[in-house]
Amino acid sequence: MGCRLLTALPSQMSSDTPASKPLAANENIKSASNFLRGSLVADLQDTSTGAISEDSGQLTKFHGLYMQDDRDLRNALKKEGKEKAFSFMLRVRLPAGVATPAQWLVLDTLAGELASPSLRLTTRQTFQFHGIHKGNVKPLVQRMHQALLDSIAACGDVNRNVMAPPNPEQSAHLQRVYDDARGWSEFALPRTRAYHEIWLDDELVAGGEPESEPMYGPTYLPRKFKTGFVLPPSNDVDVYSQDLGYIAIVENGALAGYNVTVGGGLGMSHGNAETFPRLADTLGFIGAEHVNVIGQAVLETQRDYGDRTNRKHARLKYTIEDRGVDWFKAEVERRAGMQFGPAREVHFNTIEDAHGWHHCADGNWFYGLHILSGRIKDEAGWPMKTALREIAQIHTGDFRLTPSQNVTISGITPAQKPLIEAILAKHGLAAENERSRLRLNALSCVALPTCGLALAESERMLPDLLARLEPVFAEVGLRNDAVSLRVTGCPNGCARPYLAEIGFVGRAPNKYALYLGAKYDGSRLNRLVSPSINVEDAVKLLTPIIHRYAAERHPGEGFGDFCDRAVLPADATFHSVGTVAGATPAA
Ligand code: SRM
Ligand code: SF4
Repeated sequence: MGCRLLTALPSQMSSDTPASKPLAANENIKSASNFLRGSLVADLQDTSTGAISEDSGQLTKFHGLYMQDDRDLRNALKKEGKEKAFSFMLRVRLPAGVATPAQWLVLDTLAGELASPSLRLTTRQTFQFHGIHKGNVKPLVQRMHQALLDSIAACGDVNRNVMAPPNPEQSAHLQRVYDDARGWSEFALPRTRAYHEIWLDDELVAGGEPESEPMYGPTYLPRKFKTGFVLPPSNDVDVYSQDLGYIAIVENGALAGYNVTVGGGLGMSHGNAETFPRLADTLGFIGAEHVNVIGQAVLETQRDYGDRTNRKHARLKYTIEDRGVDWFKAEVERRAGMQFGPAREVHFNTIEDAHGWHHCADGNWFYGLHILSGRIKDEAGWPMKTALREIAQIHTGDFRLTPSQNVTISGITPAQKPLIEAILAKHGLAAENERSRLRLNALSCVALPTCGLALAESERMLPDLLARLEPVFAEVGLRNDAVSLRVTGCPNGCARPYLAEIGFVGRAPNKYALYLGAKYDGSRLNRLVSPSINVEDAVKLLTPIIHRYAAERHPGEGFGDFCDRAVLPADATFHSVGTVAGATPAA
């Protein structure tokens, strides 16, 4: 423990990794960091720059923080010979996406006082702040801490925010799934006190004595690790995209346990066939009491066998792809000291959030509010942030962030329902849920101007794309049909675009790879239709396909299924520039 690793250990290599291959730079940063401390304190105290060192920038991720710069300002600042406009993004740790009204109010205040005014809901059910200047990070973390919130392990090579269905009060099964998700999230937290020392001024561990990370070890995981819990028939968390998934199985009116899935992941790089999105494999069935022991065995197998020499090949999906799912299953069973039962049958039929008013088994209500791209801000005629603040001021239940970047106002008593209805009506927000199903289902990642990896616009382009596509669907009577549309600014896949019936993946300014044909329930990936197309041409390409879908679809057939069956040839996964069998771009 605590050793400095310079080359890959046998247990840290994939089957085809040469023994001499050096470890990825991040491995040395982690092992030299004394459990995620590094030189963060000194870097934060350096007021000569708004930035921190590159090594510290890797370590802050484990504390939920990314250093970024405003890319809209880059060129102008460069011309003026000035430093980039550095700031930090902070991602809150919020397992299963639950926040109290008091916490909502604190986050609402901090966005504006110590960060950019808008709050951003993410595709993994949490809040992000953007635009936090270096000197404001510590006060912001401390104010969050007073509201019992933190950002530990929200990013970094660890088990990150655990996803779960957002409305547990809907049924006792959902409550149990939610409890299991929270339990696993707590169990898999790193044990280092670095966060408390650096941001909350807790006493330093005497003499920097080595701590122990019983589950992770001193170099944590080879790469990020994501877990999602789901209760069929809804696949709202996109369970097959998770490194580790638990699919709840209800039998005879009780939660019998979970089918366990492993090796999902979506990130890839354009033009690099060795990187690819992958759907998870199902290992088998376990009783609910075994969630943590199996989770630990999966995580530790990946810790020991994941590829630490190449971060583009380090996710669990590649470990499984290289060694085979049978090997992986046997290793997990050996470590857990138990065997999987045969997987139970599961049926998913949707990924959609529950919008609008819903009555719950406990007599209370919840209200699902659509928020385009999860962006909570006040705009002329659209005071989303103010409305949600007013609701938080009177609400006695809680808020649940959804996997589709929306919010559910949960646990509303019958007495409070009219008060919340009045606030929504006063600000015109009730109408938001009346928008087209295409819009209600649409996701986009953040991309420009904050994301350092963005190749194209995403969140800022989605309104224009919707404005072009909505009339096409409406014209053929499909305004209220559920179709999933997801956009990202690069192939990393943060809005899970490869599981969308229509996926736009940024390649360059106004150039997107266009994907079609995923199954609406998140159980089949889509296929590449055009590797590089601009929005205008993509809409021209899609228009006749949408017309054909309206005219030719089988009863109940989803748009993705139709594309998969009738538009995309079965033997092809790739078509060059903007043409696809059966679809001629509209004039
Ligand atoms: Fe992501 C990196 C935003 C969900 C795959 N993601 C990033 C960074 C931190 C960019 C960076 O590394 O510098 C983005 C920050 C942008 C910004 O300015 O805020 C970013 N990812 C997001 C969020 C905020 C998108 C959103 O609009 O909601 C989501 C935050 C989730 C959360 O709360 O934890 C987000 N990212 C995802 C998902 C979807 C999911 O997990 O369900 C994926 C695909 C699933 C997966 O992991 O395979 C995803 N993000 C990535 C990757 C590619 C990982 C890979 O295996 O290749 C990167 C790049 C990386 O890790 O090197 C990345
Ligand atoms: Fe940034 Fe790419 Fe993720 Fe979008 S998909 S937030 S552009 S890393």
